[in-house]
Amino acid sequence: MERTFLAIKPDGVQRKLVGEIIRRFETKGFTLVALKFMNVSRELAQAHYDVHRERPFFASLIDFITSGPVVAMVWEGDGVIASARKLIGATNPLNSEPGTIRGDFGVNTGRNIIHGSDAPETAKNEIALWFKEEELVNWAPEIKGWLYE
Ligand code: DAT
Ligand code: MG
Repeated sequence: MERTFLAIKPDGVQRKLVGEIIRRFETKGFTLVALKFMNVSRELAQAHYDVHRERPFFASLIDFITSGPVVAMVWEGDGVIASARKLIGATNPLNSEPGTIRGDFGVNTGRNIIHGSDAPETAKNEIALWFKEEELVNWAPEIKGWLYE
């Protein structure tokens, strides 16, 4: 089954949105595989956002991501990568649909609350970057038969 990497950014943590955000992925029907509350080193932040290294916002993005603790998570389920991106909403919260996390809780691209992997390859790389293999918990929720036919 598919897995994705999600991280509640420092603004989401400071604004006490952790429970609300986790609730959305749980009630949708996805399964939590790993979770840790942590400070992010500049090294990790730069590796995570390496594709944006040449962009003008890179330095402020790294400053922001390392400015306070984040909640790093792995979630599992059929189609979870694309579905999580839908639940998260567009990069600029002003363009995110109401009902999405960014659409409901944000107003600024540089404070858009949560990260989600954008494709299978990035999900695989980001999970490996943020988590050790033994931190990923393999389990099958008892309700699985009520979520999948
Ligand atoms: P997403 O987080 O939706 O995958 P992205 O990968 O294009 O978006 O960019 C990563 C993060 O960088 C994004 O969540 C916020 C920041 N960012 C992107 N574009 C920006 C911009 N034009 N100005 C400021 N920050 C930006
Ligand atoms: Mg991205």
